[in-house]
Amino acid sequence: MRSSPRSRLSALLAGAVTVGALLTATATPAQAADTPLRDLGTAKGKVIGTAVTGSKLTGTYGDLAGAQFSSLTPGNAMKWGSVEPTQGTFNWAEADQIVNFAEAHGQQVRGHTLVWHSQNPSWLTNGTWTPAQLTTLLQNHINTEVGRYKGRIAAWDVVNEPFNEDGTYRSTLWYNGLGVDYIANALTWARAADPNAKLYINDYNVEGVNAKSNALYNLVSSLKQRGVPIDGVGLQAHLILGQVPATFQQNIQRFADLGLDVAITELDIRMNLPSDATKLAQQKADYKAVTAACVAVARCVNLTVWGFTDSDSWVESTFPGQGAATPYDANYQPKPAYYGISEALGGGTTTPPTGACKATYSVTSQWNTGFTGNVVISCSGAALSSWRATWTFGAGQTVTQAWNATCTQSGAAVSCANATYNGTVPDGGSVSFGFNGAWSGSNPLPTVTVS
Ligand code: 9MR
Repeated sequence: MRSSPRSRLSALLAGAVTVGALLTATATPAQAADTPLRDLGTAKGKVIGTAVTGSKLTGTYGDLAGAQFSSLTPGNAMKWGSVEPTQGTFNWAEADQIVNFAEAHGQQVRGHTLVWHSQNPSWLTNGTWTPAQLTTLLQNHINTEVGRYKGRIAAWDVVNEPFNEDGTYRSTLWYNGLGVDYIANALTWARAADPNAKLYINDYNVEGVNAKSNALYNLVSSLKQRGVPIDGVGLQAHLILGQVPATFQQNIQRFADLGLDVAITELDIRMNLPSDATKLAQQKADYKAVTAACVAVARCVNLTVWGFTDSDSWVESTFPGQGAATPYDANYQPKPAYYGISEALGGGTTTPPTGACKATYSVTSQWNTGFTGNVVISCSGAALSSWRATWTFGAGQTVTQAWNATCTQSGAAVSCANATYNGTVPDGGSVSFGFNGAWSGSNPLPTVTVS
Protein backbone atom coordinates (compact mmCIF):
# COMPACT_ATOMS: atom_id res chain seq x y z
CA MET A 1 0.00 0.00 0.00
CA ARG A 2 1.12 3.51 -0.59
CA SER A 3 1.96 5.92 2.18
CA SER A 4 -0.32 8.63 3.53
CA PRO A 5 -0.11 12.11 2.00
CA ARG A 6 1.68 13.31 5.12
CA SER A 7 4.37 10.67 5.02
CA ARG A 8 4.73 11.17 1.27
CA LEU A 9 5.28 14.86 1.94
CA SER A 10 7.93 14.15 4.57
CA ALA A 11 9.62 11.70 2.24
CA LEU A 12 9.61 14.34 -0.45
CA LEU A 13 11.08 16.95 1.88
CA ALA A 14 13.68 14.52 3.16
CA GLY A 15 14.61 13.80 -0.45
CA ALA A 16 14.87 17.52 -1.05
CA VAL A 17 17.39 17.93 1.75
CA THR A 18 19.63 15.15 0.54
CA VAL A 19 19.47 15.61 -3.20
CA GLY A 20 18.55 19.27 -3.41
CA ALA A 21 15.25 18.59 -5.15
CA LEU A 22 12.45 21.11 -5.38
CA LEU A 23 11.77 23.28 -2.37
CA THR A 24 9.03 25.82 -2.59
CA ALA A 25 8.64 28.91 -0.49
CA THR A 26 5.00 29.53 -1.28
CA ALA A 27 2.96 26.36 -1.06
CA THR A 28 1.22 26.16 -4.42
CA PRO A 29 -2.39 25.11 -3.98
CA ALA A 30 -2.43 21.77 -5.73
CA GLN A 31 0.87 20.69 -4.29
CA ALA A 32 0.24 21.20 -0.62
CA ALA A 33 -3.06 22.61 0.54
CA ASP A 34 -5.45 20.59 -1.60
CA THR A 35 -6.18 16.92 -1.16
CA PRO A 36 -4.39 15.18 -4.04
CA LEU A 37 -6.63 13.96 -6.85
CA ARG A 38 -5.58 10.36 -6.17
CA ASP A 39 -6.90 10.55 -2.61
CA LEU A 40 -10.16 12.18 -3.68
CA GLY A 41 -10.48 9.44 -6.30
CA THR A 42 -9.90 6.69 -3.76
CA ALA A 43 -12.71 8.06 -1.62
CA LYS A 44 -15.03 7.76 -4.64
CA GLY A 45 -13.73 4.36 -5.74
CA LYS A 46 -11.98 5.85 -8.78
CA VAL A 47 -8.40 5.47 -9.92
CA ILE A 48 -7.07 8.78 -11.24
CA GLY A 49 -4.32 8.50 -13.83
CA THR A 50 -2.09 10.36 -16.21
CA ALA A 51 -0.09 9.48 -19.28
CA VAL A 52 3.61 10.09 -18.68
CA THR A 53 6.92 10.38 -20.48
CA GLY A 54 9.56 8.33 -18.65
CA SER A 55 12.47 10.72 -19.13
CA LYS A 56 10.56 13.54 -17.42
CA LEU A 57 9.79 11.70 -14.16
CA THR A 58 12.10 13.84 -11.98
CA GLY A 59 11.82 17.27 -10.37
CA THR A 60 8.41 18.92 -10.30
CA TYR A 61 7.02 16.69 -13.08
CA GLY A 62 7.91 13.58 -11.08
CA ASP A 63 6.69 15.07 -7.79
CA LEU A 64 3.27 15.89 -9.26
CA ALA A 65 2.95 12.62 -11.20
CA GLY A 66 3.68 10.70 -8.00
CA ALA A 67 1.62 12.80 -5.61
CA GLN A 68 -1.53 13.50 -7.61
CA PHE A 69 -2.20 10.28 -9.54
CA SER A 70 -2.84 6.65 -8.66
CA SER A 71 -2.29 5.26 -12.16
CA LEU A 72 0.26 5.88 -14.90
CA THR A 73 -0.06 5.10 -18.60
CA PRO A 74 3.13 5.20 -20.66
CA GLY A 75 2.30 7.71 -23.41
CA ASN A 76 4.52 5.98 -25.94
CA ALA A 77 6.94 3.66 -24.14
CA MET A 78 4.99 0.40 -24.51
CA LYS A 79 4.01 0.76 -28.16
CA TRP A 80 5.41 -1.84 -30.52
CA GLY A 81 7.62 0.67 -32.33
CA SER A 82 9.15 1.69 -28.99
CA VAL A 83 9.79 -1.77 -27.57
CA GLU A 84 10.95 -3.61 -30.70
CA PRO A 85 12.38 -1.06 -33.13
CA THR A 86 14.40 -3.79 -34.87
CA GLN A 87 12.93 -7.27 -35.16
CA GLY A 88 14.15 -9.34 -32.24
CA THR A 89 15.90 -6.40 -30.53
CA PHE A 90 13.97 -5.06 -27.58
CA ASN A 91 14.17 -1.80 -25.71
CA TRP A 92 12.29 -1.86 -22.45
CA ALA A 93 14.18 0.95 -20.74
CA GLU A 94 11.45 3.60 -20.64
CA ALA A 95 8.64 1.13 -20.01
CA ASP A 96 10.61 -0.41 -17.12
CA GLN A 97 11.34 3.03 -15.71
CA ILE A 98 7.66 3.97 -15.67
CA VAL A 99 6.57 0.66 -14.12
CA ASN A 100 9.27 0.96 -11.44
CA PHE A 101 8.28 4.57 -10.70
CA ALA A 102 4.64 3.55 -10.39
CA GLU A 103 5.44 0.75 -7.98
CA ALA A 104 7.61 3.06 -5.88
CA HIS A 105 4.66 5.46 -5.64
CA GLY A 106 1.92 2.90 -4.98
CA GLN A 107 0.42 3.43 -8.43
CA GLN A 108 -1.23 1.17 -10.97
CA VAL A 109 -0.02 0.96 -14.55
CA ARG A 110 -2.27 0.88 -17.60
CA GLY A 111 -0.40 -0.88 -20.39
CA HIS A 112 -0.79 0.93 -23.71
CA THR A 113 -1.05 -0.60 -26.28
CA LEU A 114 -0.59 -4.05 -27.85
CA VAL A 115 -2.42 -4.02 -31.20
CA TRP A 116 -2.69 -0.75 -33.11
CA HIS A 117 -2.40 0.54 -36.65
CA SER A 118 0.02 3.30 -35.63
CA GLN A 119 3.50 3.58 -34.11
CA ASN A 120 4.46 0.12 -35.29
CA PRO A 121 8.10 -0.57 -36.21
CA SER A 122 8.91 -0.12 -39.91
CA TRP A 123 10.23 -3.69 -40.19
CA LEU A 124 6.69 -4.79 -39.35
CA THR A 125 4.76 -2.34 -41.51
CA ASN A 126 7.11 -2.65 -44.50
CA GLY A 127 7.23 -6.44 -44.39
CA THR A 128 5.21 -8.80 -46.56
CA TRP A 129 3.57 -11.38 -44.37
CA THR A 130 1.31 -14.35 -44.89
CA PRO A 131 -1.65 -14.55 -42.51
CA ALA A 132 0.14 -17.36 -40.65
CA GLN A 133 3.26 -15.24 -40.23
CA LEU A 134 1.23 -12.23 -39.08
CA THR A 135 -0.56 -14.41 -36.54
CA THR A 136 2.74 -15.67 -35.16
CA LEU A 137 4.19 -12.16 -35.01
CA LEU A 138 1.18 -10.80 -33.13
CA GLN A 139 0.94 -13.71 -30.73
CA ASN A 140 4.66 -13.52 -29.95
CA HIS A 141 4.46 -9.77 -29.44
CA ILE A 142 1.61 -10.10 -26.97
CA ASN A 143 3.25 -13.02 -25.15
CA THR A 144 6.54 -11.19 -24.87
CA GLU A 145 5.23 -7.82 -23.71
CA VAL A 146 2.38 -8.96 -21.47
CA GLY A 147 4.56 -11.76 -20.12
CA ARG A 148 7.40 -9.39 -19.27
CA TYR A 149 5.14 -7.30 -17.03
CA LYS A 150 2.96 -10.14 -15.76
CA GLY A 151 1.43 -9.24 -12.39
CA ARG A 152 2.54 -5.60 -12.64
CA ILE A 153 -0.03 -4.15 -15.06
CA ALA A 154 -3.55 -3.48 -13.80
CA ALA A 155 -5.09 -3.19 -17.25
CA TRP A 156 -4.00 -3.45 -20.87
CA ASP A 157 -5.36 -1.49 -23.81
CA VAL A 158 -5.11 -4.69 -25.82
CA VAL A 159 -6.66 -3.35 -29.01
CA ASN A 160 -6.49 0.34 -29.83
CA GLU A 161 -8.69 2.27 -32.26
CA PRO A 162 -10.21 -0.57 -34.32
CA PHE A 163 -13.09 1.49 -35.77
CA ASN A 164 -13.73 4.14 -38.40
CA GLU A 165 -16.03 7.04 -37.52
CA ASP A 166 -19.00 5.36 -39.24
CA GLY A 167 -18.59 2.21 -37.15
CA THR A 168 -17.02 0.06 -39.86
CA TYR A 169 -13.73 -1.65 -39.09
CA ARG A 170 -10.65 0.38 -39.77
CA SER A 171 -8.51 -0.95 -42.57
CA THR A 172 -5.22 -1.86 -40.86
CA LEU A 173 -2.36 -4.30 -41.09
CA TRP A 174 -4.28 -6.51 -38.70
CA TYR A 175 -7.80 -6.26 -40.06
CA ASN A 176 -6.68 -6.59 -43.66
CA GLY A 177 -4.35 -9.48 -42.94
CA LEU A 178 -6.29 -11.45 -40.34
CA GLY A 179 -9.92 -10.35 -40.49
CA VAL A 180 -11.94 -9.23 -37.50
CA ASP A 181 -10.86 -12.20 -35.40
CA TYR A 182 -7.55 -10.50 -34.76
CA ILE A 183 -9.39 -8.75 -31.93
CA ALA A 184 -10.69 -11.90 -30.20
CA ASN A 185 -7.35 -13.64 -30.68
CA ALA A 186 -5.37 -10.74 -29.24
CA LEU A 187 -7.60 -10.71 -26.15
CA THR A 188 -7.28 -14.48 -25.73
CA TRP A 189 -3.48 -14.35 -26.00
CA ALA A 190 -3.27 -11.45 -23.57
CA ARG A 191 -5.40 -13.33 -21.02
CA ALA A 192 -3.12 -16.36 -21.33
CA ALA A 193 -0.01 -14.24 -20.80
CA ASP A 194 -1.32 -12.44 -17.66
CA PRO A 195 -4.59 -13.83 -16.29
CA ASN A 196 -4.88 -11.02 -13.72
CA ALA A 197 -4.66 -8.02 -16.01
CA LYS A 198 -7.95 -6.41 -17.04
CA LEU A 199 -8.27 -6.42 -20.82
CA TYR A 200 -9.67 -3.43 -22.71
CA ILE A 201 -10.57 -2.24 -26.18
CA ASN A 202 -9.84 1.47 -26.43
CA ASP A 203 -11.00 4.06 -28.98
CA TYR A 204 -11.66 7.78 -29.51
CA ASN A 205 -14.86 9.60 -30.47
CA VAL A 206 -16.79 6.90 -28.65
CA GLU A 207 -17.62 9.05 -25.60
CA GLY A 208 -21.20 9.82 -26.63
CA VAL A 209 -23.80 7.55 -28.16
CA ASN A 210 -23.00 7.57 -31.90
CA ALA A 211 -22.30 5.23 -34.82
CA LYS A 212 -18.76 4.51 -33.65
CA SER A 213 -19.68 3.81 -30.03
CA ASN A 214 -22.60 1.67 -31.23
CA ALA A 215 -20.11 -0.43 -33.20
CA LEU A 216 -17.90 -0.76 -30.13
CA TYR A 217 -20.95 -1.70 -28.08
CA ASN A 218 -21.96 -4.39 -30.58
CA LEU A 219 -18.43 -5.76 -30.73
CA VAL A 220 -17.95 -6.08 -26.97
CA SER A 221 -21.46 -7.52 -26.54
CA SER A 222 -20.69 -10.23 -29.03
CA LEU A 223 -17.23 -10.91 -27.57
CA LYS A 224 -18.82 -11.37 -24.14
CA GLN A 225 -21.47 -13.66 -25.58
CA ARG A 226 -18.78 -15.77 -27.23
CA GLY A 227 -16.80 -16.02 -24.01
CA VAL A 228 -13.84 -14.04 -25.35
CA PRO A 229 -11.95 -12.44 -22.46
CA ILE A 230 -12.88 -8.75 -22.34
CA ASP A 231 -13.07 -6.75 -19.11
CA GLY A 232 -13.58 -3.19 -20.16
CA VAL A 233 -13.80 -0.45 -22.72
CA GLY A 234 -11.59 2.62 -22.84
CA LEU A 235 -13.17 5.88 -23.92
CA GLN A 236 -10.20 8.06 -24.82
CA ALA A 237 -11.95 11.45 -24.53
CA HIS A 238 -9.76 13.74 -26.62
CA LEU A 239 -12.35 16.50 -26.44
CA ILE A 240 -12.81 20.01 -27.77
CA LEU A 241 -13.68 22.92 -25.48
CA GLY A 242 -17.42 23.15 -24.86
CA GLN A 243 -18.15 19.88 -26.62
CA VAL A 244 -18.57 17.24 -23.91
CA PRO A 245 -21.18 14.94 -25.48
CA ALA A 246 -24.56 15.22 -23.76
CA THR A 247 -24.84 11.41 -23.76
CA PHE A 248 -21.49 10.78 -22.05
CA GLN A 249 -22.90 9.35 -18.82
CA GLN A 250 -25.62 7.39 -20.60
CA ASN A 251 -22.95 5.86 -22.85
CA ILE A 252 -20.73 4.88 -19.91
CA GLN A 253 -23.78 3.36 -18.25
CA ARG A 254 -24.73 1.16 -21.20
CA PHE A 255 -21.26 -0.40 -21.31
CA ALA A 256 -21.36 -0.88 -17.54
CA ASP A 257 -24.73 -2.59 -17.93
CA LEU A 258 -23.05 -5.20 -20.15
CA GLY A 259 -20.95 -6.17 -17.14
CA LEU A 260 -17.87 -4.31 -18.33
CA ASP A 261 -15.62 -1.79 -16.63
CA VAL A 262 -15.24 1.58 -18.28
CA ALA A 263 -12.14 3.76 -18.19
CA ILE A 264 -11.74 7.31 -19.42
CA THR A 265 -8.27 6.66 -20.79
CA GLU A 266 -6.87 9.76 -22.50
CA LEU A 267 -8.81 12.80 -21.35
CA ASP A 268 -7.77 16.20 -22.64
CA ILE A 269 -9.83 19.23 -23.68
CA ARG A 270 -8.22 21.48 -26.25
CA MET A 271 -8.99 25.10 -27.05
CA ASN A 272 -7.98 27.68 -29.61
CA LEU A 273 -4.92 29.54 -28.33
CA PRO A 274 -4.33 31.82 -26.61
CA SER A 275 -6.27 30.76 -23.57
CA ASP A 276 -8.15 33.35 -21.56
CA ALA A 277 -10.23 33.38 -18.39
CA THR A 278 -13.49 32.60 -20.22
CA LYS A 279 -12.03 29.60 -22.04
CA LEU A 280 -10.33 28.32 -18.89
CA ALA A 281 -13.63 28.58 -17.01
CA GLN A 282 -15.38 26.62 -19.76
CA GLN A 283 -12.59 24.06 -19.64
CA LYS A 284 -13.07 23.70 -15.89
CA ALA A 285 -16.78 23.08 -16.45
CA ASP A 286 -15.96 20.49 -19.14
CA TYR A 287 -13.44 18.63 -16.97
CA LYS A 288 -15.93 18.68 -14.15
CA ALA A 289 -18.71 17.29 -16.37
CA VAL A 290 -16.52 14.43 -17.63
CA THR A 291 -15.36 13.56 -14.12
CA ALA A 292 -18.92 13.76 -12.77
CA ALA A 293 -20.13 11.37 -15.49
CA CYS A 294 -17.51 8.84 -14.36
CA VAL A 295 -18.31 9.39 -10.69
CA ALA A 296 -22.00 8.74 -11.42
CA VAL A 297 -21.38 5.22 -12.77
CA ALA A 298 -19.91 2.72 -10.32
CA ARG A 299 -18.18 0.69 -13.04
CA CYS A 300 -16.34 3.72 -14.40
CA VAL A 301 -13.16 2.69 -12.63
CA ASN A 302 -10.41 4.92 -13.97
CA LEU A 303 -10.14 8.50 -15.19
CA THR A 304 -6.81 9.20 -16.88
CA VAL A 305 -5.62 12.48 -18.41
CA TRP A 306 -3.40 12.32 -21.48
CA GLY A 307 -0.55 14.26 -19.95
CA PHE A 308 -1.14 16.38 -16.84
CA THR A 309 0.76 19.50 -17.93
CA ASP A 310 0.46 21.59 -21.07
CA SER A 311 4.22 21.14 -21.50
CA ASP A 312 3.72 17.39 -22.06
CA SER A 313 0.75 17.17 -24.40
CA TRP A 314 0.47 15.88 -27.94
CA VAL A 315 -2.15 18.53 -28.81
CA GLU A 316 -0.11 21.58 -29.79
CA SER A 317 2.02 19.75 -32.34
CA THR A 318 -0.94 17.89 -33.82
CA PHE A 319 -3.49 20.72 -33.97
CA PRO A 320 -1.65 23.94 -34.83
CA GLY A 321 -3.16 26.90 -32.99
CA GLN A 322 -4.83 24.71 -30.37
CA GLY A 323 -3.58 23.58 -26.98
CA ALA A 324 -3.79 24.31 -23.25
CA ALA A 325 -5.64 20.99 -23.05
CA THR A 326 -4.47 19.59 -19.70
CA PRO A 327 -5.14 20.42 -16.00
CA TYR A 328 -1.77 22.10 -15.30
CA ASP A 329 -0.14 24.88 -17.27
CA ALA A 330 3.36 24.55 -18.70
CA ASN A 331 4.83 25.88 -15.43
CA TYR A 332 3.10 23.19 -13.36
CA GLN A 333 0.52 25.57 -11.95
CA PRO A 334 -2.91 23.99 -11.54
CA LYS A 335 -5.45 25.50 -13.93
CA PRO A 336 -9.17 25.90 -13.26
CA ALA A 337 -9.51 22.53 -15.03
CA TYR A 338 -7.63 20.90 -12.13
CA TYR A 339 -10.27 22.21 -9.76
CA GLY A 340 -12.99 20.97 -12.10
CA ILE A 341 -11.71 17.42 -11.60
CA SER A 342 -11.14 17.90 -7.91
CA GLU A 343 -14.58 19.40 -7.26
CA ALA A 344 -16.34 16.59 -9.15
CA LEU A 345 -14.41 14.16 -6.93
CA GLY A 346 -15.75 15.90 -3.84
CA GLY A 347 -12.74 18.09 -3.12
CA GLY A 348 -13.29 21.38 -1.38
CA THR A 349 -12.89 24.47 -3.47
CA THR A 350 -9.58 25.85 -2.37
CA THR A 351 -8.91 27.69 -5.59
CA PRO A 352 -6.44 30.46 -4.82
CA PRO A 353 -8.14 33.75 -3.93
CA THR A 354 -9.31 35.45 -7.08
CA GLY A 355 -8.12 38.82 -8.15
CA ALA A 356 -4.49 38.10 -7.37
CA CYS A 357 -1.16 37.44 -8.96
CA LYS A 358 1.42 35.65 -6.88
CA ALA A 359 4.98 34.44 -7.12
CA THR A 360 6.27 31.02 -6.16
CA TYR A 361 10.01 30.72 -5.49
CA SER A 362 11.76 27.37 -5.63
CA VAL A 363 15.28 26.03 -5.54
CA THR A 364 15.45 23.48 -8.32
CA SER A 365 19.01 22.34 -7.66
CA GLN A 366 21.74 23.14 -5.20
CA TRP A 367 25.42 22.27 -4.91
CA ASN A 368 28.49 23.25 -2.76
CA THR A 369 28.40 26.98 -3.33
CA GLY A 370 25.75 27.48 -5.96
CA PHE A 371 22.12 26.91 -6.67
CA THR A 372 19.50 27.36 -9.37
CA GLY A 373 16.31 29.16 -8.50
CA ASN A 374 13.01 29.42 -10.31
CA VAL A 375 10.19 31.91 -9.83
CA VAL A 376 6.71 31.36 -11.27
CA ILE A 377 4.36 34.33 -11.48
CA SER A 378 0.74 33.26 -11.85
CA CYS A 379 -2.52 35.18 -11.97
CA SER A 380 -6.06 34.17 -11.16
CA GLY A 381 -8.87 36.70 -11.51
CA ALA A 382 -6.27 39.30 -12.46
CA ALA A 383 -3.70 39.84 -15.19
CA LEU A 384 -0.41 41.70 -15.68
CA SER A 385 1.08 43.44 -18.69
CA SER A 386 4.44 43.89 -16.97
CA TRP A 387 5.80 42.66 -13.67
CA ARG A 388 8.54 42.95 -11.09
CA ALA A 389 9.36 40.29 -8.51
CA THR A 390 11.23 41.40 -5.39
CA TRP A 391 12.61 39.61 -2.37
CA THR A 392 15.22 39.88 0.36
CA PHE A 393 17.80 37.16 0.76
CA GLY A 394 18.12 36.10 4.39
CA ALA A 395 21.60 34.54 4.45
CA GLY A 396 23.85 36.52 2.14
CA GLN A 397 22.86 34.76 -1.07
CA THR A 398 23.52 36.50 -4.37
CA VAL A 399 22.07 36.21 -7.85
CA THR A 400 24.89 35.61 -10.32
CA GLN A 401 22.98 35.18 -13.57
CA ALA A 402 19.29 35.33 -14.57
CA TRP A 403 17.26 34.31 -17.61
CA ASN A 404 13.81 35.37 -18.79
CA ALA A 405 14.08 38.40 -16.46
CA THR A 406 16.46 41.27 -15.73
CA CYS A 407 17.63 41.07 -12.13
CA THR A 408 19.53 43.56 -10.01
CA GLN A 409 20.70 43.14 -6.44
CA SER A 410 21.54 45.78 -3.89
CA GLY A 411 22.71 44.34 -0.59
CA ALA A 412 20.19 41.63 0.25
CA ALA A 413 17.41 43.16 -1.90
CA VAL A 414 16.77 41.52 -5.27
CA SER A 415 14.54 42.98 -7.94
CA CYS A 416 13.71 41.14 -11.18
CA ALA A 417 11.69 42.70 -14.00
CA ASN A 418 10.14 40.96 -16.98
CA ALA A 419 12.07 40.58 -20.21
CA THR A 420 10.70 42.30 -23.35
CA TYR A 421 8.86 39.13 -24.40
CA ASN A 422 7.24 37.84 -21.20
CA GLY A 423 5.61 40.81 -19.47
CA THR A 424 2.10 39.52 -20.11
CA VAL A 425 0.61 37.18 -17.54
CA PRO A 426 -2.97 36.42 -18.58
CA ASP A 427 -5.75 35.71 -16.15
CA GLY A 428 -5.40 32.01 -15.38
CA GLY A 429 -1.87 31.89 -16.82
CA SER A 430 1.70 32.08 -15.58
CA VAL A 431 5.26 32.86 -16.63
CA SER A 432 8.52 31.86 -15.04
CA PHE A 433 12.11 33.00 -14.87
CA GLY A 434 15.22 31.40 -13.53
CA PHE A 435 18.56 32.32 -12.06
CA ASN A 436 21.78 30.94 -10.72
CA GLY A 437 22.90 32.08 -7.30
CA ALA A 438 25.68 31.69 -4.76
CA TRP A 439 25.16 30.68 -1.14
CA SER A 440 27.15 29.55 1.89
CA GLY A 441 26.10 28.35 5.29
CA SER A 442 22.40 28.15 4.56
CA ASN A 443 20.05 28.95 1.71
CA PRO A 444 16.67 29.82 3.23
CA LEU A 445 13.73 30.48 0.94
CA PRO A 446 12.65 34.12 0.67
CA THR A 447 9.09 35.33 0.24
CA VAL A 448 8.63 36.95 -3.15
CA THR A 449 6.38 39.93 -3.77
CA VAL A 450 5.06 40.56 -7.26
CA SER A 451 3.96 43.96 -8.44
O1 9MR B 1 0.69 11.02 -26.92
C1 9MR B 1 1.16 10.26 -28.00
C2 9MR B 1 2.09 11.11 -28.84
O2 9MR B 1 3.25 11.44 -28.11
C3 9MR B 1 2.44 10.39 -30.12
O3 9MR B 1 3.21 11.23 -30.93
C4 9MR B 1 1.17 9.99 -30.82
C5 9MR B 1 1.42 9.28 -32.12
O4 9MR B 1 0.22 8.85 -32.69
O5 9MR B 1 0.41 9.14 -29.96
C6 9MR B 1 -0.02 9.83 -28.85
O6 9MR B 1 -0.91 9.05 -28.10
C7 9MR B 1 -2.07 8.59 -28.75
C8 9MR B 1 -2.49 7.32 -28.06
O7 9MR B 1 -1.44 6.41 -28.09
C9 9MR B 1 -3.72 6.73 -28.71
N1 9MR B 1 -4.78 7.69 -28.80
C10 9MR B 1 -4.44 8.99 -29.37
C11 9MR B 1 -3.24 9.57 -28.66
C12 9MR B 1 -2.94 10.95 -29.19
O8 9MR B 1 -2.50 10.90 -30.49
